Amino acid sequence: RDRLEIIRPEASEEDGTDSLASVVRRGLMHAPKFMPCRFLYDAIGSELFERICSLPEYYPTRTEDAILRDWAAEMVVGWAEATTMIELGSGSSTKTRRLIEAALQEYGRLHYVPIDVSEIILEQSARALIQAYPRLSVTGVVADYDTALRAIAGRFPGPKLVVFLGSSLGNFDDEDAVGLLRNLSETIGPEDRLLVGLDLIKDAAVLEAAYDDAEGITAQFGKNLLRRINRELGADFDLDRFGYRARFEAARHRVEIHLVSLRDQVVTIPGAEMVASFAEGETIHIENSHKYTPELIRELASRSGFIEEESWTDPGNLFRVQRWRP
Ligand code: AVI
Repeated sequence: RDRLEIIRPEASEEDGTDSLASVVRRGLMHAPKFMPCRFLYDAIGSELFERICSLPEYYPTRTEDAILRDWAAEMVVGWAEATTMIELGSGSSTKTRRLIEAALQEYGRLHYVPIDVSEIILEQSARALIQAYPRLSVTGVVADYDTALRAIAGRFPGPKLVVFLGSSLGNFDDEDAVGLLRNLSETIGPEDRLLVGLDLIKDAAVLEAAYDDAEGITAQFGKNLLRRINRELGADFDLDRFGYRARFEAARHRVEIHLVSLRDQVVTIPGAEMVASFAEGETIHIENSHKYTPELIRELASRSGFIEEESWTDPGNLFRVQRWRP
């Protein structure tokens, strides 16, 4: 039992983790309307995201998993004995098992620190992991990235591998991605490494299908944001009056995701003390998913104070995993 610990650090003011109500007020009063994508991941949203990961159109998960399957043993060795692995946005930790197994194989033990906002998924997967691996111990951190990094700063002094998979970094705008990576540099010492998985630029049709699947699961995932606002803030969004749109904007190298108002309408949101008016065709910008070239990736690394040490890709060049050093 003592191989498992779950901590729930409180967000401090500096972390800037605003409540749903204040974010809804700010985002829906803004022109154009927007919402930060971290609010997509309530319990239902996290479950829908798990389903997205196994959709035929959503190639990133299986492609990254195949890269990890083939190269995990190389990814976890070569610089120091890194017996601590910290993961940002661990979700169900499914792909991470490749790295955990490789590290256990190499070092005989491992302390794994998954960080995620979704408490249920984090706890379930942490329990499953310690059951599956007797030489593994886990400190699960239920918090957003900034809060979690502040809470664990200095707690794990030995050489570490910090893992950021699934192109999750791609959901941040470039400036915010650099800000987050710079924050990481306070947790990361010269003996630590960062393993980052990022999605590569490819044909727009392939990218757009990945974010607007035939079964409509990704549209449900996006619209679940409205359902969440209804539930948590007592709003009266009618989900049938909103459409879903995913477009690859090549100039900004990202897929932009919007909910589209299908008519002129007014929505009341008591918990945010506001009324929001929508014109027909007006959108709420709910997510960006950035796509990269190897050059863009190296640029991101260097702007954030890292140097690319190694990289691995799949035969189709769809996805790329890279190891950075400070
Ligand atoms: C979590 N993140 C990397 C996903 C992505 O591909 O940007 C989120 C997602 N949104 C719609 N489909 C998947």
